[in-house]
Amino acid sequence: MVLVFVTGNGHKFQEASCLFSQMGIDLEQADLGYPEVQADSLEEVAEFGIAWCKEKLKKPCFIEDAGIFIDVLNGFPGPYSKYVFQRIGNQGILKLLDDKMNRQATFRSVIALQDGLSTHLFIGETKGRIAHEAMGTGGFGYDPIFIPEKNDRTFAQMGMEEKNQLSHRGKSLYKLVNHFKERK
Ligand code: ITT
Repeated sequence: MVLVFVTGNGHKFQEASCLFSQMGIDLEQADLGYPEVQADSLEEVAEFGIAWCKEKLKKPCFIEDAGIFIDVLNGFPGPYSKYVFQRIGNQGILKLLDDKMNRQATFRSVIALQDGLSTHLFIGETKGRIAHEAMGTGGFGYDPIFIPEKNDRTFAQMGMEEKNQLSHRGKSLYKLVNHFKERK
């Protein structure tokens, strides 16, 4: 079986391929540059994006929208994670939390699948905390500053398989895989 993952982010695609290959499903990347609307929730962004992809691609596909929600900043940057990363990066986030004791944060991933008939959402969440400094060279984006709970290493200090076992995206992808298994 071949499934299309619409994303411009090669890291995401590799993480998904790594998990799917273990399940015997081949993934194809389509970088269609789908429009990411600014909305108050990842769910809204994903639903808008998949409707656009459905029209464009006319075959079963999925997209994924992710964001990091920092407790002491009332969930900021959340759905604005991409914009904030491009503007202030990890150093900017560390600065915002400079004097903060509470460093709890949650990474969320929302997958929207269009299977030709309807749209399904699969959600994954990982709680953790923001490190005091960037650590590690693996992964991408906020990985060097995010430490998943019950751990003392950031995602950037882990290999892809280990990150997949703990991450928001690993969890939403796992639900997507199970959706296909149940339909077999
Ligand atoms: P798409 O083409 O799939 O939309 P994207 O890079 O635009 O890829 P998102 O909008 O989902 O991805 O991501 C929002 C921001 O959060 C962006 O700056 C990412 O680098 C970052 N991010 C997403 N997933 C991450 C992860 O697993 N680890 C670290 N940072 C992540």
